[in-house]
Amino acid sequence: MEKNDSSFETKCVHAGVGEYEFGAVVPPIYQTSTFKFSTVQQGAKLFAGEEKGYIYTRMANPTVEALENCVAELEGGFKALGCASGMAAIHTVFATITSAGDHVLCSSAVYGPTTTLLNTILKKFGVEADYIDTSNLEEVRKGIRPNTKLVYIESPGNPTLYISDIEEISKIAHKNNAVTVVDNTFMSPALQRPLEFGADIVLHSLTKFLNGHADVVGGVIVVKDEETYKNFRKTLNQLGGVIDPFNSFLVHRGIKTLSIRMQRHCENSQVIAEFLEKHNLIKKVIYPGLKSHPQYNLGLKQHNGHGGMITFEMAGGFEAGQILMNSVKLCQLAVSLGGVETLIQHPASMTHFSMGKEARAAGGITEGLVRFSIGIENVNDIIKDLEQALQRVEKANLSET
Ligand code: LCS
Repeated sequence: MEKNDSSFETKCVHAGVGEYEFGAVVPPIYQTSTFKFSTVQQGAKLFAGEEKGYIYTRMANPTVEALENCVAELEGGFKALGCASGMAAIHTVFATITSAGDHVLCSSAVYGPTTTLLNTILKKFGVEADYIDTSNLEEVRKGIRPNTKLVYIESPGNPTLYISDIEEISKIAHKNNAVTVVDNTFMSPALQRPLEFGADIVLHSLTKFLNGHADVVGGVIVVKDEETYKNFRKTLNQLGGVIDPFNSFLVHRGIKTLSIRMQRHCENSQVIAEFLEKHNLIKKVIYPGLKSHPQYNLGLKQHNGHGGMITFEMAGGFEAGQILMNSVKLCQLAVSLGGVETLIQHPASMTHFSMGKEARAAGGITEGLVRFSIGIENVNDIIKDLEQALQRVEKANLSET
């Protein structure tokens, strides 16, 4: 059987793995910054692109390439580019596609620093951005301008988990000669493959579900064709935000278990979301696997599972949320997400602080919202931890405030 015909689970184990010296079954770590030329003439040929080979690790490295090939295959893309972080990937995308005078139409609920990047550095270089609720297609249609070059969505969005219709948004963007970029960090290719729905570019913070073990910062961009790939490679080479060989090795290793990890993240999250939804101290739970989610049916169309992220609001507001977050023991109070361990955090004062209160409110990120990244522990242990933390909230008698 050809590797490309394999099921997704099998691809997770084998994608990007080639043949290596001594019969090594995993890609060796080529921890080198530079590569020797046999002659001056050969070096010149490599630089001129007349011969294939490696020159310098910022330009290409075999361990990094193994990871890039793996992610490109999992997302169903042409090629991928490994970046130093998710933010480096996002910057590389904006810097490649937009020029002064261009417009970006962006989801109002995205990772805070993505909007900050648009509002500061990109703005300084003459790129304009508007933020809209991309789960509402009418807003997308109205938001497109003649100079819109790029429609940028996170779906589900961080942290509101609103779902945007990738297929319909891509159609709207294409009609206007704009490209659709999807940050697929929250789902990973195990649960959602945006290129299959017509998106042009997919990116990830590798730091999250793809690596899965909270020990690497990295990013990746996946493109559909050679010309786009070459343009992106030029930008990345100039900006310099590439991932290094060791981190590439770790992420590639993490991806081998992506499929089974995502399955457990989804199973645990469903149980916890249902537990929270029934609890009298919780006002509102947002999880794509709950029928109460505003785009539940769209999620069924677009996802192969509902993901590992849950957001909720306590009946006692932020004060109650604070007590809960300070009382958990197994769940850890930390930002980031997508690792094997359960994390809890407060978007308004942490991940989305840099956006400012007004932009948060416009994006539906209320001050009382609490975000969970559900790990792969035994779900009963997570629930037990939540129960004891909720009891502390109850004791503080804040539920009626
Ligand atoms: N995209 C999304 C959806 C993210 O959640 C993050 C980071 C990034 C991009 C940026 O990736 P990085 O540069 O950190 O690799 N999200 C974080 C979060 O929600 N908590 O801490 C980091």
